[in-house]
Amino acid sequence: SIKEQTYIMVKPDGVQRGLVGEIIARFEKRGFKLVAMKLVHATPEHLEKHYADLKGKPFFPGLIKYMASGPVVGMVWEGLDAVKTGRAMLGATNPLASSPGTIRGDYALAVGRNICHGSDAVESAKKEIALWFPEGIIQYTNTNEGWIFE
Ligand code: YYY
Ligand code: MG
Repeated sequence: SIKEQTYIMVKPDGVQRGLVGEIIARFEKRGFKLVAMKLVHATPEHLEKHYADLKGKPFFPGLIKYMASGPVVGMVWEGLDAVKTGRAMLGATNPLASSPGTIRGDYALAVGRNICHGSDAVESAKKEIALWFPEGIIQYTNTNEGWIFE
């Protein structure tokens, strides 16, 4: 669906390294529509909800500490196959396995500092969007649509 939405987040290392604009630019240029965005310094409690599925993993405490170490930029991007395409644009979880041309493959080396997050399924995207944007997303017309989709 061209209305599919995904939650994309620039992690604290991506913000600190000045990669926010680069990551936004890639999604914009690909043809996705920005429907929500905010800079937030999240609490460990909020991040534990975001990563609830990973609770119990050995890297979980370190992951929460890193994610709470500075502000993140949370965004909702909308467009054709947004979840799967967003994941492809991010690259593999471990940047060493990410292809050049992907965000992680171009800008990261360590799995624990992989600069960005993307929802892994439509269902998790819905949960993540509700968690980070309880106020809802922004509805508006993008007049480019006729040039991006048939
Ligand atoms: O969805 P994705 O971010 O690609 O990977 P997840 O398996 O959901 O793990 C979330 C997050 O945890 C990952 O982006 C980095 C970190 N992590 C880690 O530090 N060490 C691992 N062995 C696996 C994941
Ligand atoms: Mg994940």
